[in-house]
Amino acid sequence: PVAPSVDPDEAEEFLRLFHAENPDAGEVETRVRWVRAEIELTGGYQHSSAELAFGARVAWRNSARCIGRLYWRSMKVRDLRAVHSAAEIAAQCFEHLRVAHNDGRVRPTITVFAPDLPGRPAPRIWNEQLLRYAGYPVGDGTVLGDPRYTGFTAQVLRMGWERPLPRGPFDLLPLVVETAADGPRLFDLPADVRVEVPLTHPDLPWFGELGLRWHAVPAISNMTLSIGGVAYPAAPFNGWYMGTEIGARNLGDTGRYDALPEIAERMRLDTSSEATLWRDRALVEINRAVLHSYQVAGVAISDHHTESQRFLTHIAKEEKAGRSCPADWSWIVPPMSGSLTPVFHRYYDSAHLRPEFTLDDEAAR
Ligand code: HEM
Ligand code: NRG
Repeated sequence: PVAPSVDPDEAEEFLRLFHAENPDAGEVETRVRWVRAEIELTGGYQHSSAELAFGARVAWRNSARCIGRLYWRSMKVRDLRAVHSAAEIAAQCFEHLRVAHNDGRVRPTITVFAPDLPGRPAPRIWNEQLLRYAGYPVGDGTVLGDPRYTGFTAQVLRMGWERPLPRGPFDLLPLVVETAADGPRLFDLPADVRVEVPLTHPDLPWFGELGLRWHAVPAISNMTLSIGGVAYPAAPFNGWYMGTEIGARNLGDTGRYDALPEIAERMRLDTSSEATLWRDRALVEINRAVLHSYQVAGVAISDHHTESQRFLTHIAKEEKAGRSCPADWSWIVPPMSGSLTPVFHRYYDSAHLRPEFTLDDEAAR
């Protein structure tokens, strides 16, 4: 007999949740007995497509760090559990980006590839997101591109990635897909999924000369979707950006693109003392540029005030449905103007609920 790797109690807990929230789905006891038998025989079990879609949506609903959960019910779920080869997985990740982008009316979408089952390890996507920029160390200790990805960039270069010539600050990285059969393989992104937004400012004409840009859609690809004891390590998902993720963090953090000093200089701000708040003033302008540029490009984005209000609406709806909404204050509060948003002025439930998304290095906790 195969050692059961799926915990039958976790499976049952999920099935009871699914049936409690989907009263038309049939008899829960029958399904629980069936799944327990399947686990005993094979070590794992297969979710129905309705269970999979519900599990993925509830994993989003349970993501305590996510401010964007109001629309959890309407996420599009692409059931691609039958896809196994590395080339086909890469092609379907690219198709995910096309479906998600939807001519700028970004659709929250998840693509679920095969799970980890006894004797059949799941495919893995090495990238943190489907679209990310290379970082190259240059002589003087600085980095060309995104410093967050120097390690990953060095790794794909060693694996034979033919980087663009000349290299630039916004070179999109190749996808790395690993399967048991093929090992890790590299796939360059096709031209039509490389959707990016060049940044300009509504009233600072020189802003475009900085050459800043960002990709249209955030598509996280390194988190494991875990439903009823079954792990789906390859399950990339996306929503749309909240502007501060790009303007405050990706472009503003000193450990990332560190764009504020140059913007302050172009704005002729007095940078001789922190007390002039030149950083804060530059931060507002880069964030205005991000929101403006995505609007001009017709790509969905939201500001942190709107997204905060939506999140409070979400909590109210969850409470009305009799559920608690787990949230992590330190992730929910936006990285600029925190106290201007209503999410700052309260505390949250900290319960840990399943189904869930986990990061590999956290899975051991
Ligand atoms: C985190 C916004 C959709 C799951 C976050 C964060 C923001 C955000 C601002 C914090 C990110 C950071 O500080 O780096 C949004 C918006 C969405 C959206 C505006 C628009 C629809 C989704 C979807 C999923 C999701 C569709 C999954 C199905 C998560 C998870 C995290 C997160 C798991 C934590 C990531 C981590 O631990 O690194 N989201 N999100 N979000 N979101 Fe969302
Ligand atoms: N801060 C990261 C993305 C994290 C998730 N944010 C979302 N998720 N909006 C960045 O790339 O800046 N989403 O699924 O929409």
